Amino acid sequence: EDDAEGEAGVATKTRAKTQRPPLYKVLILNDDYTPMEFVVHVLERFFGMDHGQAFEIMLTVHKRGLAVVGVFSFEVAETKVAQVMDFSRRHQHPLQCTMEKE
Ligand code: NFA
Repeated sequence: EDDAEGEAGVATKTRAKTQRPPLYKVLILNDDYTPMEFVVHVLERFFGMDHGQAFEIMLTVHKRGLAVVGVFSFEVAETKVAQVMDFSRRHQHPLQCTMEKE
């Protein structure tokens, strides 16, 4: 913290801006082939949603094309994306998961 006296004797205070780490949105994208139940399972398994929440978000993706499924640090977001992409590939579904800086 730093005190100063302005031109007309007005006291001012400057404060170093608190640095926060950037956050990243993780998104799930719609496609025509991945079964709805598989997407619901992914949302429960990797994003800790209960069945009702997962079903609701899955339907949002289905209707609108994509949805944010969580906001995380870079490292956690990267891990979630890799886990979903790997799990989908292993089950031979084309489900896509990406991240973007908030
Ligand atoms: N659109 C897919 C279907 O009709 C379901 C889906 C939802 C896929 C959300 C990907 C993401 N089977």
